[in-house]
Amino acid sequence: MKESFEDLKNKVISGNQSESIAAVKKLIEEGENAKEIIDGALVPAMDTVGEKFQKNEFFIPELLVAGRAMEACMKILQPLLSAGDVKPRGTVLIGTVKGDLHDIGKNIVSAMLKGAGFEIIDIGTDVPPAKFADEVAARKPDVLGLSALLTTTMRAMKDTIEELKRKGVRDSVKIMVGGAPLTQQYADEIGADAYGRDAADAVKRAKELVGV
Ligand code: B1M
Repeated sequence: MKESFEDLKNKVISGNQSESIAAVKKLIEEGENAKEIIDGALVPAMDTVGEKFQKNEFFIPELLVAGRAMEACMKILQPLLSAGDVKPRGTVLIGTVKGDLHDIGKNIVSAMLKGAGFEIIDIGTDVPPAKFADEVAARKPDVLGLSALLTTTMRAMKDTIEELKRKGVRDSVKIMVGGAPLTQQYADEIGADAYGRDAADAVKRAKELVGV
């Protein structure tokens, strides 16, 4: 890993917001690409934080401050991710499922989709199945994006799809699911139309879903 990326990664791991922001701004000034900064420093930082949490070297406060440092960096990088081509490609309604508060990945996916020309309606985190179904009925998006980061909340994706069926709107929308614990097999099992492995893959899948 480049020394400057390693430096940013360590600042995010230690949860130092102001130093993380300064390091991101410096990388941008030096001509680094937003996507490379995310994939090369910020995501590896979150992976290390997750590993430390699993090994009981980090606890919730460390998880929180590192997450906030990552979010602060993302505020600077998101507009750069979104500055892509602007051909309108369709609307994506996106949210993190019930019981789950993780939104960093969802926000990256949203920014990349926006950059690829999709209109994004982000309905936030901890979204109950009924809310997803009501929003689909009211806003008629082309794609519904469901994100989950916990093995315990993955099942809310299935509940959401069932609720869409119950309300008679399942066939009006294509459904894409994603998040670290997900697999193509799980997506198939619950009847989703696509599985996005990461943000770049999510863009590819969304384009396929709307036929562009
Ligand atoms: Co939490 N957390 N967390 N956490 N957290 C994980 C996910 C965990 C793996 C850490 C660990 O133990 N190693 C673990 C889950 C274990 C499991 O279920 N298997 C965990 C846990 C246990 C918890 C709590 C339960 C801890 C507790 O309270 N005891 C708790 C749950 C709270 C809740 O949601 N109800 C909790 C809380 C938190 C914070 C709030 C402190 C914070 C979140 C802040 C925020 O999101 N605003 C947090 C963080 C930061 C993490 C880690 C460290 C980082 C997550 C992250 O942002 N990754 C995480 C460890 C890890 O992921 N390595 C962990 C970076 C992000 C870019 O990746 O989100 O995977 P990701 O998104 C990717 C892809 O998955 C994909 O594209 C994205 C970009 O490439 N993708 C999609 C995501 N959504 C998609 C949707 C798509 C397509 C692709 O289509 C629609």
